[in-house]
Amino acid sequence: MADFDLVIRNGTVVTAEHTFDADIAISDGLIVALGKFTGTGDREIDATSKLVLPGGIDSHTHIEQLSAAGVMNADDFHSATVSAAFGGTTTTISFAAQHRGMQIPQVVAEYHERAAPKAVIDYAFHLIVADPTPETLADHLPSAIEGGVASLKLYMTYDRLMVDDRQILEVLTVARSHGALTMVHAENHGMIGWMSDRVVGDGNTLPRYHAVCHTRGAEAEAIHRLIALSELADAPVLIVHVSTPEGIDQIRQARARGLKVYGETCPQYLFLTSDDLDRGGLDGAMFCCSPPPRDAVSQEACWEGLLDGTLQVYSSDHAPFRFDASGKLPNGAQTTFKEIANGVPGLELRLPMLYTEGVGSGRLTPNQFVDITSTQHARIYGLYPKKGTIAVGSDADLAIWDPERELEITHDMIHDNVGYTPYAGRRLRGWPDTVLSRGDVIIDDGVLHAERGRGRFLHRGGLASAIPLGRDVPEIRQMGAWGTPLRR
Ligand code: DUC
Ligand code: ZN
Ligand code: ZN
Repeated sequence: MADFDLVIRNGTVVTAEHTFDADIAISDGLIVALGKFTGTGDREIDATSKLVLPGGIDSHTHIEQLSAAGVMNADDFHSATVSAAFGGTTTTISFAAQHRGMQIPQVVAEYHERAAPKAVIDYAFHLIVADPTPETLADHLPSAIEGGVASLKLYMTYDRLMVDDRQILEVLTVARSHGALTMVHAENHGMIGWMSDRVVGDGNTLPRYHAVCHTRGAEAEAIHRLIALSELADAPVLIVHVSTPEGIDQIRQARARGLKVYGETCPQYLFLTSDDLDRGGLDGAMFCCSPPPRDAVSQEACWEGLLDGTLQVYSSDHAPFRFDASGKLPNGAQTTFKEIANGVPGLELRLPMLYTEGVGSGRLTPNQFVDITSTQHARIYGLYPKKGTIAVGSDADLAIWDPERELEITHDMIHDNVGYTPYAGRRLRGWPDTVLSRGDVIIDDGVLHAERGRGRFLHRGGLASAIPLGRDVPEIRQMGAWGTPLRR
């Protein structure tokens, strides 16, 4: 009988703070010893020449979500979480989506029913609030937060989802008093609609016009307005999928004033541009997401935002739709850019692409990579230190990376159910060959060993204890986690 369930030997452990050579002992799903210790494992993994990283946390994914227009994502909780695991991600946070007229308790119950029998890694939910009625605000939001869904998402655009400024203030007030964090899709609805109607009216319907109509100014204006609302309500906000230099500057200035404003960017804003939407026929629809990929200057601003701590998290915004009438192209060949289902897949490639382009190029240290792909997600969304680090007592969610492994991206190597990848043909260097979730080796040298439904729901308490309210509360500054710049 061995001392531990599993021991990982001879690897180089990388956390957001440190890099060190250590063995890791795991029992009952937890890390129980770290360093040099006596004792053996029932199973031993040799990680010589490998990096052992905390499993990735992807805090922005759309899984088995029904869009307000009635289109179901191509991935269910099985295909999405399998795909995540192959790419080194061991926790997802996806959305339970309220549409107008829906009751939140039923919405949350339905997403639990969808996820529980299928997920192979641990998961949590954010709650999309599209209909903040008095009953929703008074009863349903507090109960959802109590039930472990401690983050909300609001949309400032999309006809069927958007809330107005007053409704944003109402939701922020409830979120503040119950300790929830509010994420916001910030684009100016009127600007996009006005542009789109004129452009389509002139007969321009191809996917490339999606990028033309979602102007940089539409993002910057909405972020500016949201920051003013957040300041008035004195409630934290996290602006998702930030894509523009102007938007990032708004966040930078707000943070410099001490406001609790956080930001996220995604692979599509680092690795794609609006030129990708300008392919023959409707092919550009494969790259249509909102906000759209932009240009080299914007890509650079997103890198800079991650590096200087303006943006704390890098998530996939995995929004999987097949390239046919069931998904991207509801009206087949006649689909105009206004009707294309928005979103690109990215769960599986999020980490390997950032590793290749960030760590491989020397822009990011391995520690910074861990910080923006895992640790900051855990801290901001209330999962730390159970998730997001390698420490005694933390869940043994680990990705063992071969930093030298080279491969070319093809769509058939990806395990999601989308049928294409926007990143085909790119070369990668660095891949997570072996992945552990709560001590179970779920990907073993590239082979899946995970039963459906083994993933567990992560109940996150209201974040009140983690986020002291009030702008200049000294504890906020002491908690370096909240937006610690990567350049120290
Ligand atoms: N934009 C969103 O707002 N959500 C899903 C994907 C997208 O492109
Ligand atoms: Zn969005
Ligand atoms: Zn999204």
